[in-house]
Formats: sequence, C-alpha cells, structure tokens
Amino acid sequence: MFAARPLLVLASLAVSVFGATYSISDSHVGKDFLSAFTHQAISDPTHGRVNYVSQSTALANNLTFASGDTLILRADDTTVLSASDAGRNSVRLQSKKTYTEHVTIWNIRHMPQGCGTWPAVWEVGSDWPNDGEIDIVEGVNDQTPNQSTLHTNAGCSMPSSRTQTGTSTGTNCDSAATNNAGCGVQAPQSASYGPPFNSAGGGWYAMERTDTSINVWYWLRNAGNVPSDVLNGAATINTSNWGEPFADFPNTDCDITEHFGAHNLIINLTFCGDWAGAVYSSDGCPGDCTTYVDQNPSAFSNAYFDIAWLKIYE
Ligand SMILES: *[C@@H]1O[C@H](CO)[C@@H](O)[C@H](O)[C@H]1NC(C)=O
Ligand SMILES: *[C@@H]1O[C@H](CO)[C@@H](O)[C@H](O)[C@H]1NC(C)=O
Ligand SMILES: *[C@@H]1O[C@H](CO)[C@@H](O)[C@H](O)[C@H]1NC(C)=O
Ligand SMILES: CC(=O)N[C@H]1CO[C@H](CO)[C@@H](O)[C@@H]1O
Repeated sequence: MFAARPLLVLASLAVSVFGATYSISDSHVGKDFLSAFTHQAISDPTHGRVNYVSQSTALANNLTFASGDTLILRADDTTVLSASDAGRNSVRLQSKKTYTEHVTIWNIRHMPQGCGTWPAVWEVGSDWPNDGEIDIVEGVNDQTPNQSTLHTNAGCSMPSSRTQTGTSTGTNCDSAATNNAGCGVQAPQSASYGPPFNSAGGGWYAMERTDTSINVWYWLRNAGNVPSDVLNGAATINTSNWGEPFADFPNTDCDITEHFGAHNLIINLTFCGDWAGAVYSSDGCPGDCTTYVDQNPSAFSNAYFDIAWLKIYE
C-alpha cells in the first residue's frame, strides 16, 4: 500500500507528459462512410450466428443507411431463420486506410442492444495477433462490461497499477496465453455500454495510440466534462486536456511499436459465437442463443449503430 502512492503520482504526471496535439486527417459523416469503408461479406472467425452481407445488399435491405449526419448499421430484424441458413444478416465495415500513431473519436448515438448481440468498434492489423488488436467498445448480451481490450502476441503485459478510472480484468495481453481474453479494462459506469448508453443518447469514445501508450476515454452525451475539442470535432485536438482515461495501456512491459502494426478501423455486429454464446445463459438470456437469434427477428429491432461522425487525427 505504502509504495502505491508515489507510483500513482508518477503515473498521473505521465498522462500529461504523454498527451499531445494532433491535426485532423480524416473526417467521416453519413455517406462518406460508404466510400471510406468496405463492407466485408466474410465468415465470422469467432463463430457467430451471423451472415455478413455486401454493401449493395446492405443498402438494398436498409441494413446500412447513410444520409445527412447519420450512419445506421443494423442487423436484419424481420426474417425468421431456419437452422440451415448461414445466420442473421448483419454488417462488418473495415476502413480502407490504415493508421499507426493516431487518435480516433467516435460520436455514437446508439449501439446495438439485445440478448445475443455482440457489437464491437475496434482496430486490427492484417497479421493477427502479431499486429495487435485494440477493442475500443465491446460487449455482449446487454451486459455492461463496457470493456476495452488489447490482444497481442507473447511479451506484452500491463502493470497492475495504472492511471485509469476503469478496472483491469487481466494484465497479460497475449491472446494465446489467455484463451483469447487479452488484457481488458472495464469502464467505471454501466452507462458506458448497451441500453443505458442508448438511454443517455450515447456519447463519444476516443482512443489515442502513440508509440508509448494506448488510452481510451468516453463521455456520455450530457456529461458536464466533455472536452470542447471532442464536443466540436475540432480540426486540432490536445489530448493533454482530456483528463484520466478509463483505460490506460502504457509501454512499461509492452513495446507498442513491436506489438502493434498498421491498423484498420472496424465496426461489426455479430451474434452468439465464442463470447456472446458462451455466456448467453449466465447473462440471463432466454433459451438457447442460436435458436433465439433464428426465431425472434423482432428482438433485434434495437440491434443497430447510429453514428454521427468519426474523426481521425494524426
Ligand atoms: C466481430 O467483432 C468481434 C469483437 O472484436 C471479433 O472478435 C470478431 O472476430 C468479429 N467478427 C468478424 C467477422 O469480424
Ligand atoms: C431505412 O432506415 C432509415 C433509418 O432507420 C429510415 O429512416 C428509413 O425510413 C428506412 N428506409 C426504408 C425504405 O425503410
Ligand atoms: C496542450 O494542453 C496542455 C495542458 O493543458 C498544455 O500545457 C499545452 O500547452 C497544450 N498544447 C498546445 C500545443 O496547445
Ligand atoms: C452494469 C455494470 O455496471 N457493469 C460493469 C461496468 O464495469 C464495472 C467495472 O468497472 C463493473 O463493476 C460493472 O459491473
């Protein structure tokens, strides 16, 4: 206990030392997402009960809707599926550009909710896990682990004491050694995810990746402390003024340049699978996950993202 104090003081100094200013490099709103991102009609490596569709199919079925300052990404909520179908139609978008050191700010009005849902906003390289993975927003079955996680190859871990408002779920980021759990941090407020996030009108998620640290923040829509550069999506931002992140991943025992390569930005919505399916019953959801997803399309009427904008700074 005694030793923890000076460590905390040092760590909080480190946040302001590592904060930096950035200029905007990409700004996406409404229809911009259709040209900046690719819809990937691929099979889900995490075995979800999902059928990712192409952009033309998504637009034709209104699963992807882009207009004005709105991007809606949703799952089909009308079709009853049979066991032989591939899964519930949904979308997975991946940015065409890749980024190394950068900041992203996602202005999200609504995220998918419902039993069986597993939405994620995240970043990953072409060679997993050697290029690393940064999960910015992720959760399952409306539970609010409101979690951010790193997944890497061997040799990347987080110190037990860090300057963050969230709670660590594990310090070893090595996917192979942790049964793919990685090193996660849970946000301090339940409203950071799922139904309570949506009731609050959503908010902003921001991630800063430098060669020395990865930090994640969120601010709910009506929070009194939203930094003005985040609120306004300013052309230049200064992360030094953003306060303590909820998740702080320093390079103390993890060489970030070695474990993280160039990343694409990804938004996806899957169902059941390795995480949502495994904890479906213990999360209080009815029956069996695959059957529920197949037979209850109307249960997914709120399984959608509504994104106001995305800005990327370098
Ligand atoms: C969707 O996102 C989850 C969470 O990051 C990921 O584990 C899963 O592999 C993704 N599925 C696809 C097909 O991208
Ligand atoms: C498509 O979705 C948008 C957003 O939810 C909605 O406003 C619009 O009416 C839908 N279009 C059709 C043809 O259903
Ligand atoms: C960024 O903010 C920090 C902390 O308020 C301040 O010291 C620094 O001068 C700012 N940087 C710029 C370029 O404005
Ligand atoms: C509902 C809820 O609050 N979920 C979790 C959000 O994260 C914190 C940990 O930081 C958990 O204690 C909560 O249970």
